[in-house]
Amino acid sequence: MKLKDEKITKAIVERYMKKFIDNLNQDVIIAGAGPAGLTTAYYLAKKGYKVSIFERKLSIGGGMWGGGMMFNEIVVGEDGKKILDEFGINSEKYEEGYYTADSVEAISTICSKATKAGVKIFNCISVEDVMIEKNSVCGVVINWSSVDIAGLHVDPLSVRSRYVVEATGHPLEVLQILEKKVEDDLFTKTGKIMGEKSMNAEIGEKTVVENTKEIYNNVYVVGMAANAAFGTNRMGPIFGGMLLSGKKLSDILIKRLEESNKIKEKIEGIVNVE
Ligand code: 48H
Repeated sequence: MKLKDEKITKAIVERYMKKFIDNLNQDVIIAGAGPAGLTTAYYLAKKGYKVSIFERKLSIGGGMWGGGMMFNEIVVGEDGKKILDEFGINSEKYEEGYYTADSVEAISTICSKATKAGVKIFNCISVEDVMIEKNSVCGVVINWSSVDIAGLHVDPLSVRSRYVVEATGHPLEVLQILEKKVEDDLFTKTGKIMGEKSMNAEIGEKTVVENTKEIYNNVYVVGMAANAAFGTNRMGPIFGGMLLSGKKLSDILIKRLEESNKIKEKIEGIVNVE
């Protein structure tokens, strides 16, 4: 059989468009495919929810590839190790309470498991705004990252979801926009983004899990973004907190999605009887 170049083009464009159109109305949309966003997405997709991630860069994985200062090993604590085990990522005990893993194996495995569980990752696309209806966020506004890099004046597109996750890490890109656009307060002590504090692994690892929660109606923060939003410490290249934050958020969202599905079914039942 002779390969036709234009057939290859048609296959790519048709399949991409189908994937894009099939994912215009999601249970959860995540901005940022770092370890926290990917972990959240994996557990949600495993439960059957429709999840997509928009990632600005060509490569997914955020800051995990480089370990600490490009020494491509990560450290996790006891609880983080349990999540590495769930993903089937090899780790080695260093000392009591400290485990190391190869960062390339870790992030590539998380990505592989997430996509195989059904997460749709759209790379090279940045979230540049949010959609808001009745004081609740109901989707995101996206554009090709290359449009921004080239400084082109090209209007974006929008994608709807029941919940939006801010997983853009240190810069809090989605929240920065949200803070400017909403008339009411964010769910922080000050009502505003509180900003990340200095390095402290002990505090940062604990608070990143505590800070994983709803920060505005239908918007949740996860991973490094959670500490930057709620004003607690960065933690350096210890990545257990990112995984545990992702797992915690998936539990919160699964519960919320289940509850709202039950309410929807009840309402539909009443309407059908009438
Ligand atoms: C789409 C976007 C946008 C946008 C950014 O930085 P990340 O790895 O975030 P986490 O929270 O999963 O992990 C944090 C960790 O990598 C880290 O930095 C730690 C532990 N630091 C501690 C310390 O002390 O320094 O991933 C965020 C992802 C990246 O891939 C970005 O490219 C992407 O989000 N992104 N994607 N639209 N507007 N902005």
